[in-house]
Amino acid sequence: MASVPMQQYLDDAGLNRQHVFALEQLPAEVRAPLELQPHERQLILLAHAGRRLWQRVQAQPGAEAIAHPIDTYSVDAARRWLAQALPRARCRIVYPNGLPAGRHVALQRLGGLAGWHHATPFMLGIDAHYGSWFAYRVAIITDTALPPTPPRQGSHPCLGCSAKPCISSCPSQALASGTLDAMSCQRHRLQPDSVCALDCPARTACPVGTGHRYDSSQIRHGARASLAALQRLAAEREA
Ligand code: B12
Ligand code: SF4
Ligand code: SF4
Repeated sequence: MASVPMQQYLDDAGLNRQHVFALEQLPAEVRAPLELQPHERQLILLAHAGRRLWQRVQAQPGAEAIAHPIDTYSVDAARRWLAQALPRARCRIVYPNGLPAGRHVALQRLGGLAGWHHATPFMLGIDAHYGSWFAYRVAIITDTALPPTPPRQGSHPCLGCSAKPCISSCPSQALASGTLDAMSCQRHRLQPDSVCALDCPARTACPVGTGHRYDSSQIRHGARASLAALQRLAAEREA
């Protein structure tokens, strides 16, 4: 991707997906939560795909004591990259933790515009190469005038998947309608000894990109955080 300076640096850091968007070309509902300033012109989205990022995260000194090791590592790596690749740019990190509570950067929507995201029945993005084994790591608003990245062209793997093993592998039938019944999924994950507490059998059953599937420590790390979020949501509902 020639439009991102020092792409090799980011690839090596495990932030191996990069896309430069022109802010003026983004849909209004994607721009709205960002509260853009007049000098801001571009959004640089960094994502990881496959296993390298987690290897780099674990290699951080004291990684096991860091509360949010992936975010901490990703932001540090992005700041180091910005300092070297775009030293004169005015930059604002809007993801992670860049916006006030309750406002989200529309990451999956941006992924769709970049050509990375095709929606699966279980609501994660998928592409033909990495399967669903990718996630968004850092979104940066800048005043740069880099060449915008052309969207990646790729087919939607689910359209050619007639067996759809993700749907049949979901033990709570949360995907039976062809798309996620989030409440059914949540109830199942919160049951004692649920097989879905720290794993998603539907995601694991997908045959696309299996060579890039996270190792079990990364799967469990991500699932622990989302399970904790679900436990907080359930407690709020009961309060
Ligand atoms: C809130 C949230 C959750 C909540 C969702 C439930 C809820 N009641 O809100 C919980 C905690 C359950 C969750 C879980 C997970 N999440 Co989540 N989540 C988010 C978050 C922070 C915000 C989504 C949101 O509310 N957007 C606002 C609303 C208004 O937007 P929306 O357009 O209505 O919704 C869009 C998406 O959010 C999606 N969607 C809608 N409902 C659900 C439900 C689930 C479970 C998911 C994954 C997506 C999803 O569909 C829309 C597509 O455009 C995004 C990050 C972001 N900033 O987008 C990550 C995000 C969607 N999650 C992500 C991931 C990876 C996960 C987990 C796999 C983490 C894990 N390892 O366990 C699990 C999913 C497995 C499962 N079955 O539980 C990734 C998806 C990456 C990808 N390849 O597509 C994101 C983009 C974060 C990231 N940094 O990349 N998540
Ligand atoms: S199993 Fe088939 S339908 Fe399900 S996510 Fe994978 S490719 Fe898509
Ligand atoms: S976590 Fe479990 S219940 Fe939720 S979609 Fe995945 S397999 Fe289905």
